[in-house]
Amino acid sequence: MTERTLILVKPDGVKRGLAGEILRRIEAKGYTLVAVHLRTATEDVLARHYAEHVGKPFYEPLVEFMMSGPSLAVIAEGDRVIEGFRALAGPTDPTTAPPGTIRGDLGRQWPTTVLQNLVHGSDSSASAEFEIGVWFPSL
Ligand code: IDP
Ligand code: MG
Repeated sequence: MTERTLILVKPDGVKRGLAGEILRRIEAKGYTLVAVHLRTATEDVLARHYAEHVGKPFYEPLVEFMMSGPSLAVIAEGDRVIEGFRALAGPTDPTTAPPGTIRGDLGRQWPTTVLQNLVHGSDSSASAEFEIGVWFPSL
């Protein structure tokens, strides 16, 4: 089923010059880029985007990291792209993410644990719809 997902190249990925490599992998898989937008997240955007994590020990460091520079927000479209991009990204922790995945190939443990893991991808159709509205309010 054709669907859309919200992908972020997080500030570490943009700073390290990996936005192009990450977009390349999305396109090489056959997904279509529908919209891209470079922007530095505000606290309000992050409070909505990461609502499920408010109150967790890593929430404040996560917000600080996400406000440290621009992220590349991407809407990608394709057959089962929500699940497919999560597979391309790999598991949350770059140290144990398998080679072949974005986090496994390009992520690294240093300088922080887990936090700086290059990308975000929506995890369900409900979150994709919600997150697209958060990052692309005019669409
Ligand atoms: P996901 O990005 O793989 O879906 P989530 O559990 O939704 O992972 O966590 C959101 C983001 O919060 C992660 O991508 C990562 O940047 C950060 N994060 C998650 N767990 C930890 C942790 O234990 N320590 C530090 N940062 C974390
Ligand atoms: Mg998540």
